[in-house]
Amino acid sequence: MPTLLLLLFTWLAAPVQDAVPGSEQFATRVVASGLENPWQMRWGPDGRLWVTERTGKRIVRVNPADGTKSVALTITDVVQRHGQDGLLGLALHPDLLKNRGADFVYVALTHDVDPGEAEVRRLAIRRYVYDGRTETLSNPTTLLDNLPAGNDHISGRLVFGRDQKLYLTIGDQGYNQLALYCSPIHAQELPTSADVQAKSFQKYEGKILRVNLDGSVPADNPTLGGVRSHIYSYGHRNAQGLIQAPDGHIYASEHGPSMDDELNLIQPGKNYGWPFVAGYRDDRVYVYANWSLSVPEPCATLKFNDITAPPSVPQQKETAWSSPDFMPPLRTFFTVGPDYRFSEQGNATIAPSGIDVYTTTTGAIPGWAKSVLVTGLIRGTVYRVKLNEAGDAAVGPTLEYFKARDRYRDVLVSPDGRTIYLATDANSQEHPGAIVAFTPQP
Ligand SMILES: [Ca+2]
Ligand SMILES: [Ca+2]
Ligand SMILES: [Ca+2]
Repeated sequence: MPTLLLLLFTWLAAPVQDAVPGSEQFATRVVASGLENPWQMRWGPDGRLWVTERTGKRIVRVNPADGTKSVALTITDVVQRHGQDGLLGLALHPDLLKNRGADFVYVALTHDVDPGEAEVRRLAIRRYVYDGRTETLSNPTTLLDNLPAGNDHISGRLVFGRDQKLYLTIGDQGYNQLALYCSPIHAQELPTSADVQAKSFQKYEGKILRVNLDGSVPADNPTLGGVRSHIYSYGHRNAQGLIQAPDGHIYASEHGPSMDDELNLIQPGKNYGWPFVAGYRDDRVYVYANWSLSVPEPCATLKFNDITAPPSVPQQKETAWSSPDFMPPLRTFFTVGPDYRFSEQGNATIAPSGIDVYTTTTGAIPGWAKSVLVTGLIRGTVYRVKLNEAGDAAVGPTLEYFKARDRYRDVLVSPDGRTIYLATDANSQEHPGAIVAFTPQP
């Protein structure tokens, strides 16, 4: 084989190790600031940006032209105590403000289900009704409650599907690491039919759900281990980004451990590998160390380390596990080899959060259709991954845009494709708690 062809083949086969700066130039405009951790943005039929504030517990409508803010609702019973809980996902019914009796707005939130002194935090999907005359939301209906909500990795991204179903991401709760290192991960465990009958949703950790608009289990959800439940896909770690493209494909971003953040194509009944596999099933760096099973030293006597585990902790290579339903990611950010020095180079991660798809073909930004835009929290960057025509593979290098000392939490492409809106965390350095707009320069 000629050297050039060999090089090309090697490049095509190898996971992308790093990203390259995009060449397009953009003008920056701060649309709104003073938001308390804006978390999810949606483009409303009223031409407003509809935004949840994770810690502010509000649903705010922002005029993208002048930044005017209008509070549609404050959800006072949201319980927010940690870094990833509070008022999270937001989805708008496609018939909102269409005079069809479906002025519905859906949210995912954490709250206390214990009526007494104790606090039992759970994730819920709630529906509100929008009144276009008063520009307020009211009449809450709980669709699904008692979903897992711990201290970490709650996920909570919500999408209204083209099939009239709600899709919700639920994380692995941050188990098997940091302060929760002695709690085992349940992302591979599936509910029994008794669990489903009893509405016991503990096994929904590390899953993506597909839910009827009344909260029930769709009759055409996949059967997993012989049981049909709300679960659409499993083996997820912390999918903070979820979007459906106009062609129906569903994409999710997912936080990896110290490497291998992922962009995934979500399909029914598929297993995304966690915690047996991070990124590709390639045995390159990641091994599954289950701290909770440490013997003879009990886990609680050990000091957690996210790179190496002591010999008492059972460890398993990625290829020691297999599943016919395993789905590798479309792209990782980033996959590194055994020569990567974490102590010197830091984690090979971007901490991906909200995502959007760029499908506008009017030429607003030439070459961008069709791409997935992935926000990064820790590198102040949005990553663009070009997709093939079928939308089932990533092509070309990962491209970087909008670098700033900000934590990008969500991204929204305007319907005309001419503006990219980014929402930032409150602890961003350049634009804290803001919505920033980027428009291409000729
Ligand atoms: Ca209580
Ligand atoms: Ca995975
Ligand atoms: Ca791997």
